[in-house]
Amino acid sequence: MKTRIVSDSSCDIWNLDEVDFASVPLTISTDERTFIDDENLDVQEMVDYLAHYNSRSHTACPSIDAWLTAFGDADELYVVALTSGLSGTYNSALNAKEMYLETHPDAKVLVIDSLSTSAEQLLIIEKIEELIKLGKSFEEISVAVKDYQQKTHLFFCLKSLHNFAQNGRVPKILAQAVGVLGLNIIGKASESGTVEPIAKCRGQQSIVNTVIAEMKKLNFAGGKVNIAHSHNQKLAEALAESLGKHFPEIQTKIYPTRGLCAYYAEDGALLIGFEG
Ligand code: X90
Repeated sequence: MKTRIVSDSSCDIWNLDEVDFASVPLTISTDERTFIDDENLDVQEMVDYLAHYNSRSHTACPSIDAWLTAFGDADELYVVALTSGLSGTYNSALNAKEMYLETHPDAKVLVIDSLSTSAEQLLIIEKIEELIKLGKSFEEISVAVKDYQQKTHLFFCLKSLHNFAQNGRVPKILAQAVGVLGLNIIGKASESGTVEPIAKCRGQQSIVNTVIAEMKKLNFAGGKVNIAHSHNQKLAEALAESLGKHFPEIQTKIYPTRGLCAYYAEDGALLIGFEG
């Protein structure tokens, strides 16, 4: 029996150690170029190009066909999608499931709306991987993942919401308030999977302190933490180090974002997924 976990490129990983995995790319485009967020994308080259590009850019969710290709011919599929609150990715995955079942009537396909992205989406993927390794059934995993999602969260620290506003995914007025030099917005994925601002701050120490204080408010007590960063290993390490002082047993993973999150989160951002 073939079991596979499938996600989209906003999950920021390429593969898993223990379970078969595939990810479908979103795309980032201008009038001149299209960047497919797959293994051939040079994220830094895209970011540099966009920094000097003065006109509009936009993104698009994966097609149904792209999902179907990633499904391969697996018997059991766990599909973890970018939040439906901001993207058509989840809907496209649901449509792909319907088509897949026409040609694979005995397959089992669970499509999960992460109501989040990046580092929290990865926590969900890793939980599924862990449960598969433990030999849990499809039905058991379906229930357990729903429960797990109740206790995971995503925080982010962004310097700009320009690309969010340009794509109509946050109000312009919010983006203007953040677009002040040196100011960072700390926010979280809301219950409905949209951008929810929490605080504004300036400087590394203030960011780290604010993020940790907010994590504690959501009952963080030393569980797993994933930190994805857009060109900001230094801030990610500062946060991990400070978390380590509060919680000596903590497991923190630090890694760079792929293209889609680099585009929306923009340069210098952190995306923090954690268990509350
Ligand atoms: O074109 C599309 O369908 C893609 C739209 C994607 C929009 C969300 C990308 C999020 C990237 C930025 C910060 C985290 C915000 C999280 C709120 C749930 C990461």
